[in-house]
Amino acid sequence: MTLADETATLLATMGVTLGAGDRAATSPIDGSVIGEVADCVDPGAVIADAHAAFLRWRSVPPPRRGELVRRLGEVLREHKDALGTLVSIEVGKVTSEGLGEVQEMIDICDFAVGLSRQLHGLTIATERPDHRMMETWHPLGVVGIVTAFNFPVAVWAWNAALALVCGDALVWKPSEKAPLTALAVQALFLEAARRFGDDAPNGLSGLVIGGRDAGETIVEDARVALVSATGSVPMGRAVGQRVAARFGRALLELGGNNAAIVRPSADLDLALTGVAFAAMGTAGQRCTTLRRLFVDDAAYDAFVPRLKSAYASVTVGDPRDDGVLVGPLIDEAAFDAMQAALDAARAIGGVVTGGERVERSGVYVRPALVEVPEHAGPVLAETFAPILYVLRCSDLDEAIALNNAVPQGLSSAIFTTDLREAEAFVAATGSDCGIANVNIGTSGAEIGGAFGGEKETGGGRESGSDAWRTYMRRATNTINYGRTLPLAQGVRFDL
Ligand code: UN1
Repeated sequence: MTLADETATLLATMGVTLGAGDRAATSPIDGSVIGEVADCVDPGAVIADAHAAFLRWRSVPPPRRGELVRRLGEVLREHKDALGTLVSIEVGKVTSEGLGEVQEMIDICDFAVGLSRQLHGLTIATERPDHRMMETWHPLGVVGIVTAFNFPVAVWAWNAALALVCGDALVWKPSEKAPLTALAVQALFLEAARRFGDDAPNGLSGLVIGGRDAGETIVEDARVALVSATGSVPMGRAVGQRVAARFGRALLELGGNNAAIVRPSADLDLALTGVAFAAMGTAGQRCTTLRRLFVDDAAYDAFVPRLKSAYASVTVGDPRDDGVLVGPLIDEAAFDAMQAALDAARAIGGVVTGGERVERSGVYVRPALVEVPEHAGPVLAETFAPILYVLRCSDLDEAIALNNAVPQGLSSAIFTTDLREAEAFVAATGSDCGIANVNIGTSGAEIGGAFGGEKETGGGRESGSDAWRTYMRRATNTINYGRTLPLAQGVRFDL
């Protein structure tokens, strides 16, 4: 069976039949065309429908809204294998990661169902007699969701599951490199809405397939109260500024240049697996991918040669095959960017292990480990490919300073069994990232925590903890149940 046939079969199980369209979807597995999709002709109309849906949805009680998300989780469970396989075909993830991505969707649905009964505000002490002050959280509006190719469906779900229980409507602009998984998810959402029944208004979750113009329409439209965008720093800078210009709200999940520190006391077996998965997993194409490694002198000779052996032996190939841990890069441009970064690393004296093209159709490359003499040049940039820069660094304070010495601030990790070092790393004076881990790698976060990063990563938080608050508007209510009107701050206004 060709990949196109397999894709059509998988899509059919999820209720999608492809027709002819102006956009060719390809698979990085072999570069072949796996289907055609039509661009959305009128993104503004999708926004209008979502806005009309919001006006009704906001009045549906939150636990009932949670029931829709429960249905979505149910439908996703039923189609986990098909959707996970489609993720592997469309963006090249190895099987367990394709399935893991769908599991992440299911997990956030479960979280959001519980959340639908916990959208609580505060009661606040007031200085006035016979008054009560409280905080209420109300639905916000239409949430625009702009996603990247590397997590083509999970990032939609992080946003969608929360936004739906918060009473918002959705408009999704998926990556141009991953339209088919988006069509599948849209069909699964519609099935969930059908099972849920009549109080899911039409247009509650809109899909806008298209290019940059479609994204700009969402960013510019004042009916889109929140734009949640995942992608590059330049994209986020443009989106953030344009949304701010109309006083909209932006939730930005941008680049990472994530580091890990290996200390002398580290459990090196554990560190090896942690570093290898974080650096090579998903072919280095996660925003949480480990890109910089600071190894103490006392651990260097025991650790780095073992890591190099892991790089030399890891299986690169068709992501659906058993034993393959590293699938393809998304396209030729990713390969070119990787080679340019490796050349720049060599120019500063870096010694490169790996990085060669693997000859087969599609863009396959061996992950590269680069020992660099200094923290400079390409080390400071995020290259969306499997490159790990390794430096010797024996002073913990210096290693933490280097961890923080990049413009991005997404994820970070320390491998140590020394309690003081672990605490120093997660303290206020430690890692400046949104995610700081001890004895696990930088990637693979669970949905229960808030996900996101500081500095050029954009500052947004999605997923767990109290990230839901970004999807709602807060009202402070002061209620006077007395018979007089005492003013705050002792102000007198006697008529
Ligand atoms: C991303 O790469 O855009 O922590 C998100 C992780 C995943 C999410 C990555 N749960 O690696």
